[in-house]
Amino acid sequence: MTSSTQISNFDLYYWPGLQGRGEFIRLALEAAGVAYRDVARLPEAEGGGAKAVVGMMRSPGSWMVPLAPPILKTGDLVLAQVANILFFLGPKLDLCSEREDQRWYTNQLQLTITDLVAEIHDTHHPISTSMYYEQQREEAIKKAQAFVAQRMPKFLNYFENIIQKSTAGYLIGEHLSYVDTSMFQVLEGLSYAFPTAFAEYSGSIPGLLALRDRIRKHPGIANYLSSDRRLPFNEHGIFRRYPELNVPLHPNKDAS
Ligand SMILES: N[C@@H](CCC(=O)N[C@@H](CS)C(=O)NCC(=O)O)C(=O)O
Repeated sequence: MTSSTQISNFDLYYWPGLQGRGEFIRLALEAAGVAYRDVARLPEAEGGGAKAVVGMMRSPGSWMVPLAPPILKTGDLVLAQVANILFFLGPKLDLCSEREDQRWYTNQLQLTITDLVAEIHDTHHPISTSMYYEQQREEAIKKAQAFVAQRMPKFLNYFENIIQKSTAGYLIGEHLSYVDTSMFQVLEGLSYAFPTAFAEYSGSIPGLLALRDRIRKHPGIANYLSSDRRLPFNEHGIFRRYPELNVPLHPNKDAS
């Protein structure tokens, strides 16, 4: 731990029953082996359930009003936005460099993951988050096709180039950072949601796959993955497996 490390009480507020964007925060806390309360997963009688998340958004008890979960409450702070929460937690959990330039770059990469996650979300909700998937399935199929053919390779290739230049096998610097645990989640999620295209593209990202395997074995993460705190992927989260969206990387390869 760095000398500036101060471990506080961490209360995470995120929708119960799914990994969602809350998982990026859980993975950082779990990698560091830090205790936290996953408040909405508590019984309603103990202040849990979705009500806890709604309550946090409506009256957070702070001037720091969030728009959407995940939300981290610690002391007087009420923080939202995955990248912002991780920027705050990084030094406290020893999950980012102490070098200022590397800290900015860690944030930059996390924000790039935020962009990628938004695009992944839009593959199943390309028209509106307030409509059911079934109401936008046709558009979703087109969106998923464009995503796996163009955007997924663009983002993964970008991160692969970064890790290929790394001497330590981490995305930034010599040590594990929260960008590594976030990339682990993205890779696990993409292989769940788009198993065909992901398998086809796997040969192009050996460095990222080695990182994924390394993170899986990290003591804090391995402990988490084998616990009941790690919910399986499901069709309520960011990464959803719908058979019709499991499109190949090159749909017209065999045509003509
Ligand atoms: N950019 C935000 C996105 C937050 C977000 O979209 N949260 C979702 C759950 S994963 C939500 O409940 N959104 C409610 C809304 O947008 O109305 C982040 O990275 O934290």
